[in-house]
Amino acid sequence: MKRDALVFYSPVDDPEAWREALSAELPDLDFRVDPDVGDPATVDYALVWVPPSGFFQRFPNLKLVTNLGAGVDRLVRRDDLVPVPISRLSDPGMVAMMTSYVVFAVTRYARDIHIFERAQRRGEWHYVHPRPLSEIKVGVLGLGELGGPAAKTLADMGFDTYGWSRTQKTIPRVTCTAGAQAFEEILRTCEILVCLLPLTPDSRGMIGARELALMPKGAKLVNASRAAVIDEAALIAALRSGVVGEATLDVFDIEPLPAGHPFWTLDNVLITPHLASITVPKLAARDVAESIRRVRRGEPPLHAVDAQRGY
Ligand code: NDP
Ligand code: OXD
Repeated sequence: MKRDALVFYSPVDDPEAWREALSAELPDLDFRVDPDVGDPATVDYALVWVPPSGFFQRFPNLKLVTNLGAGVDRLVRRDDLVPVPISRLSDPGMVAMMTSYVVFAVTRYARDIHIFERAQRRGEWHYVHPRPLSEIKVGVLGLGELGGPAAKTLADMGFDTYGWSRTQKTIPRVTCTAGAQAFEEILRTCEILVCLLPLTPDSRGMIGARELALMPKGAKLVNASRAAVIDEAALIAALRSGVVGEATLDVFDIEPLPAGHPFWTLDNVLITPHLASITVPKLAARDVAESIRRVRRGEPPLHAVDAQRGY
């Protein structure tokens, strides 16, 4: 009897780590690494990160595509996608990692650490009286699998926390709002704003010069989702003029961020190289395997993506 087969493709993930992690969950799965796929007609599932153009059309009997990451912006707009369920990664390790990044970036500003870093470089003892966290308004744009837990953790820490999403959410101690009208309000309200919105046709360029100017003067911005949600040129101008005081950026229009890019020269920008959250195969394999089991039973996978909506 034919075993179910999965094709793996990723220029950045370790196939052997995934083979080991998935075999532990699904010992009967035939794990094939592209280009060693055998007969493409016998491949049932694809576990992929930005495969080359035309990839999916090679496999006429695919039943599930799983994106080897949370963001599907580079998957859903492809013209070679086949009409099968799409799933993205999500696991408690990924959520914990993103939450730790957001907590770090927000706390660094809330506790004036960025000011002390500069003072230390000058060799100065520079006292700034700490403010209670309850007086610091922090906003999280996007309350999904990563944004929701990050907002909840900030609220649990005592920040005055606001969250915004497309549809209304309820998160304990977080003032949640939704929809286009509430967008300007959260921009005006929060002195620290965290972007965890997926990149979709709707969210591309959602924060431009006008939106940045709505924020309290000198506000701090943290972007850990996708760069193109924020107009990069407008952000650079706002950081230079002081409209935006500080930014922590994990994602960029071009990655790796090229030498000579203006962000490298801005003292009020903290750059991290797209690692706010990563996937550990051992932790993520459980849900990937469960999605395969569900698809075998004719059910939708876990962490299903709506390709039309874009996330
Ligand atoms: P989800 O898809 O789970 O959630 C997305 C959230 O954004 C939802 O709350 C959704 O609202 C909201 N949203 C989407 N579009 C809009 C819109 N137009 N207006 C208002 N709200 C909107 O995403 P995750 O939380 O899992 O991840 C967010 C992003 O983080 C990923 O798409 C990826 O790009 C990025 N990422 C970055 C990593 C890094 O290392 N830097 C690592 C992993 C992910 P609703 O629920 O109402 O539909
Ligand atoms: C992701 C990412 O989308 O790493 O998972 O950015």
